[in-house]
Amino acid sequence: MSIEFPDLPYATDALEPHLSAKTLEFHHGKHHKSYVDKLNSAIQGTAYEDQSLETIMTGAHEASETAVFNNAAQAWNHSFLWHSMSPDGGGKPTGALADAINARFGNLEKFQAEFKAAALGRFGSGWAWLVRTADGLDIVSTGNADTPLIDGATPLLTLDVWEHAYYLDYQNKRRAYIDAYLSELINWDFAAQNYEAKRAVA
Ligand code: MN3
Repeated sequence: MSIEFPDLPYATDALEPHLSAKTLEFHHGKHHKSYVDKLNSAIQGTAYEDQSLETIMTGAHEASETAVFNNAAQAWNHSFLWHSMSPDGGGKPTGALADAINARFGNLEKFQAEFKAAALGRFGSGWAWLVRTADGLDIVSTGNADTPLIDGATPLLTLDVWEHAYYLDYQNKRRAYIDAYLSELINWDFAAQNYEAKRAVA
């Protein structure tokens, strides 16, 4: 058994004009696929071969098997990323999640400012996340392949801030890419599902 390379949950041009078909063709079809392919090569014939992606990720992290962990985490992070965006994205959270956002950050605008600061402040490659912890909501950023799942947090949403995620459309303007995500692409319905479930699905 091998880890499956998942289809995008929408067409490659569905996020235009905010993210181009070319960006998604490369980011999903080349980068994400490469992480899955490398992971499947690495786990072939090992104890990880028949395990779930989350189990591989956790096990490789505990065993300090960096190459397996990096490819497993990047496979997981990218599956989660595609669902964190939607052609019908943007807008506002609703229901219990909206209440939690207001309780933790004050209002949606303050959430957006704090998320943007985390995504802009990540030096080099990495990710920005909205997570649920035992203490409530939080915004975190992680470097390279790292994921808040390892720390026991439940991811609700993520944004990839590796240059490969935005360079074709935004070049060095990471700020404009983050703005497009927050105003046009962010999938609050997905975040609400994860918030209600208390458990990330990818
Ligand atoms: Mn990426």
